[in-house]
Amino acid sequence: MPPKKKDAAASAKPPPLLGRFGTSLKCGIVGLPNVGKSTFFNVLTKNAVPAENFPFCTIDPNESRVGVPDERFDWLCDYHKPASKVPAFLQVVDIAGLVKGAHEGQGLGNAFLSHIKACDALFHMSRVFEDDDVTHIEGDVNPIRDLDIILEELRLKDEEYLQARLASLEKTVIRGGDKKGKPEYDDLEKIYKLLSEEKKHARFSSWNVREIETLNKHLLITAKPMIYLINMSEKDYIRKKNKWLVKIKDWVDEHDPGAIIIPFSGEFETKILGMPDDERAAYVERSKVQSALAKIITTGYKSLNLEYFFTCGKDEVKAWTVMKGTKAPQAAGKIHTDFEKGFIMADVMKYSDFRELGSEAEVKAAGKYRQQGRNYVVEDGDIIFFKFNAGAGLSDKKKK
Ligand SMILES: Nc1nc2c(ncn2[C@@H]2O[C@H](COP(=O)(O)OP(=O)(O)OP(=O)(O)O)[C@@H](O)[C@H]2O)c(=O)[nH]1
Ligand SMILES: [Mg+2]
Repeated sequence: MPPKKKDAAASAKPPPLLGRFGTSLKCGIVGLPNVGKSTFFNVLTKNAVPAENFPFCTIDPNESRVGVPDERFDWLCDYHKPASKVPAFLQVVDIAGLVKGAHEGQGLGNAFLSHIKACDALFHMSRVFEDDDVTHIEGDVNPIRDLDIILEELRLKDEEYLQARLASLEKTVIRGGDKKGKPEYDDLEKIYKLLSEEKKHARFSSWNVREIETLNKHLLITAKPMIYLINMSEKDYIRKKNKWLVKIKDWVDEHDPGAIIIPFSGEFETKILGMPDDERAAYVERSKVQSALAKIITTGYKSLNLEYFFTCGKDEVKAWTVMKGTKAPQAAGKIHTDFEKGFIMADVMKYSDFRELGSEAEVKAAGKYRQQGRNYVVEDGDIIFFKFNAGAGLSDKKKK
C-alpha cells in the first residue's frame, strides 16, 4: 500500500516508493487483442486536449507524448500570453495485444512483455462492447475472464524472470558465498514466493525499505500501478450502463484493491474527434456525457507519484514535472543543473493566491509571495522563480 500522505510528510525521510521515477514517465496500454487499445491511443494523440494549446509529439508510431490537461496551466497561459507554452507530458505507449500464453511466446509474445517492462504504469484495457464485426480472440465478450488472462500472463512473466535471477544469484550467493548479495537474494526469494505460491502481483504486499529498493532495481511488471479502462459501446457509455460494470468493479476490489476504473468509449471518442468544434460541443451537450480522455491522462500522471510546478513569464509558461516530495534545489535542477548548484532561494507563490489576487504585486502586498530556502518541499501548482548564483555552476565546471 502507498504510504498515507500525512505519515510521509511527518517523517523526515519518506519511505521510498515502488517504481522508477523521473526518467521516462511512460504509461503502456495493455490488454487482449481487439479490445480498442490502438483506437484509444489514436484518439488520445490526435486529440491533444485542449487542442489550441500545444502540439503533441509522436515519438514513434506506437509512442506519443500527450499534454496533461490542467485548467491552471490554461489560465496561466491566458494571463501571460507567452510565446511558448509547455505543459506537463505523459508518454503513452500502444502495446500489441497479449494473448494467453504470451509469457511463453504465444501470439506476439515476449517482445511485447519487454515493452511493458519499460513502462512505469499500465492502462489495462478491457472490452465490454459487443460487435460481431470485431473478432474477440476468446470467442465472446467476457471482461472478467480477460482481466484474469492478462494479470496471469504478467504474473507468470515476472515469475519466470525471478526464477532466472534467483538461479544466477544462487551460484554466487549460496554456492559462491558472496555475502554482499545475500540481502538481495533473500528479498527476491520472498517476492518470488508471493508470486509463485500466493499467485499475487508484487504491488499487493507491503514491503520494507530494503525490499522496495530491491523491487525498484528489478522493475517487475507486477509492481507497476494499473489503471483499468473499460471500453464500452457509445450507446452504453451515454446511458452509463452495461451489465459488466458492477462485476468488473467487484473483480477489481477483490484483485487490485484501490485501483481506479475509468469507463470510456472508443466509438464515442472517435466520433466526436471527427466533428468540427461547434458540432462536437452540441453533440456532447446532447449526450450529457464528456470525453473521458482528460480524466484518463491526469489519472495516469498521478499514479506515477508526479506533480509539477510552474515557471511563468512573457517568454514561456511551463510545467516542470517533479516527484512528490522534491525539495527546491532539486526542482531548480530540473531547469538547469547550474540552478541547483548555485541555488540561493526560491520565490514561491501559490497558484490559488495568484489567481485570487490577480497579479504578482497583489500577492506580494498580501505577504503571500514567499522566499523559500533549500529545505522547502515543492508543492503541486507552485509558481516559482529561482534565484541562483550564476558563478557557482561555472566554477564547479572549471574545477573538474
Ligand atoms: N463497436 C466498437 N468497436 C470498437 C470500439 N473501440 C474499438 N473498436 C474497433 O475494434 C477493432 C479493434 O480495435 P483496435 O483499437 O485496433 O484494438 P487493439 O486493442 O489495438 O488490438 P491489437 O492491436 O490487435 O491488440 C477496430 O476495428 C476498432 O474500430 C468501440 O468502442 N466500439
Ligand atoms: Mg493495437
